[in-house]
Order: sequence, then C-alpha cells, then structure tokens
Amino acid sequence: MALVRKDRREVQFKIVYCGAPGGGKTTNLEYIRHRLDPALRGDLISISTEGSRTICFDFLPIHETLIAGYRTRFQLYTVPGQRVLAQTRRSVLSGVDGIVFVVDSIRDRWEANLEAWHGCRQALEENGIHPETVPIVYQYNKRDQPNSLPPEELDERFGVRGPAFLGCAATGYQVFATLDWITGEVLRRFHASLSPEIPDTREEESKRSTANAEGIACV
Ligand SMILES: Nc1nc2c(ncn2[C@@H]2O[C@H](COP(=O)(O)OP(=O)(O)OP(=O)(O)O)[C@@H](O)[C@H]2O)c(=O)[nH]1
Ligand SMILES: [Mg+2]
Repeated sequence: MALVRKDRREVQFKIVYCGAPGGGKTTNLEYIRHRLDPALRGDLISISTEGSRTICFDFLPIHETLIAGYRTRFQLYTVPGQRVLAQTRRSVLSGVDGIVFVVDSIRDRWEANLEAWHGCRQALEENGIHPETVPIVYQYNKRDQPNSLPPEELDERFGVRGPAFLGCAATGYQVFATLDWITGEVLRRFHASLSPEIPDTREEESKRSTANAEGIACV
C-alpha cells in the first residue's frame, strides 16, 4: 500500500524480494545498492530477526518520476527464506506494493521454491491481501548453474502469466531488468488507481497524527 508522506512530498512504495532460502534475494539487493548513486539511496538496514537477517534500503529512482508534484521513493526488502521465519515474512510483507519472486533454478531446489511460494502467498493472505492483486515478477536465478530447470518448465509449474527474467544475481545479470519491471508496474497501477490526482489525505492524516508522530498517510 503506497504511503503518501506529505512532510517530504513523497510517495513511498514497498517492493519485497521473496523466495527459497539461498535463492539469491540478498545478492539481488546488494548488487542494486552497490550500483546506485549514493546520493539517491538510503542506508542499508539489517534487522536481526529470529536468528536470521531481514535487509532493506530505500532509493529514489534515477529518472525521477513526479506524481502530482510528489517524488517517488522505493523501499526494497528481502524476506528471509527459512521456513521457521514465517512471522518475519508476514511482517515484512505487510503493506507490500510489489513482489519479486526469486527462484533458485537448480533442479534440486524445486521443493524449496514451491514451499517459499506457498509461504509467500500465505503471508499475504494473513495480511488480508489477496495474492492475485499484488504485482509479481519472477526471476529465475542461477542460470549459470548446470542442472537448472528449463524456463518453460518453471513457467508451467508456477503458472506464470507475466514476464519471468532469466537472471544471474551473482554477476548482476537481469537484476536491474527485474527491478525496472516491478517498479514500472507498481507505478502504472498506482497511476491507474488515481483519478485525477493524489487524494487529499489531510483528514485521514489528522486522525492518525496522535498515533503517528511522523504524519505518514496511507492511500
Ligand atoms: N552461481 C550462482 N550463485 C548465486 C547466484 N545468486 C546468488 N548466488 C549465491 O547463492 C548464495 C545464497 O545467496 P543469497 O543472496 O544469500 O540468498 P538468499 O535468497 O538471500 O537466502 P536467505 O536469506 O537464506 O533466504 C550466495 O552464496 C550467493 O553468492 C547466481 O545467480 N549464481
Ligand atoms: Mg538473504
């Protein structure tokens, strides 16, 4: 759910990288952050949770997009893949605007991918979000590895209807292509939901102001 920050004149969107343990989520984020202009990106935040790490950072797009005079900012999160971390996954996925599902293409990792896929859907549902309503892009990662499942087979197994990027996060191959697609889709849907401009959430904000000193409003 996009957040309109009137104090900063920004709209914030949350993109979450999901997928099996060891599939390459953190590698994606590290690659992106490393290559972004430091002036446009925020600090990398690492949150220790139940023996694992959730990492996140935010950034302003290189080509600034203005929505009714507001800048756009994206927050990228990784969800730890381990099965025992369901509670963390649920928290990270709350308010999500778009998902990158990172698939470990190695044949032996199929069961882990499937379990992560169900875990992601379950976490969305527990947040009251219907999984079909959230934009999702698949990245079939580790294409450099022998014994990878063919992309057509992965499309079929996941029932993928949108794009799926063949990636190698270790070298950065298709990492930005994946990110560009999901940020573009999130912005497109946000624009489509606005008519004709950002709603005035002042009334909503004042209701929330006692609960939230920072004045964050939801759209
Ligand atoms: N060969 C190869 N290795 C990769 C690729 N992407 C990531 N890796 C490696 O896979 C390992 C796990 O990557 P991570 O990015 O930590 O995986 P993760 O999805 O964040 O894992 P969890 O946080 O445990 O859920 C690391 O050693 C990476 O270097 C890839 O495209 N090819
Ligand atoms: Mg990780």
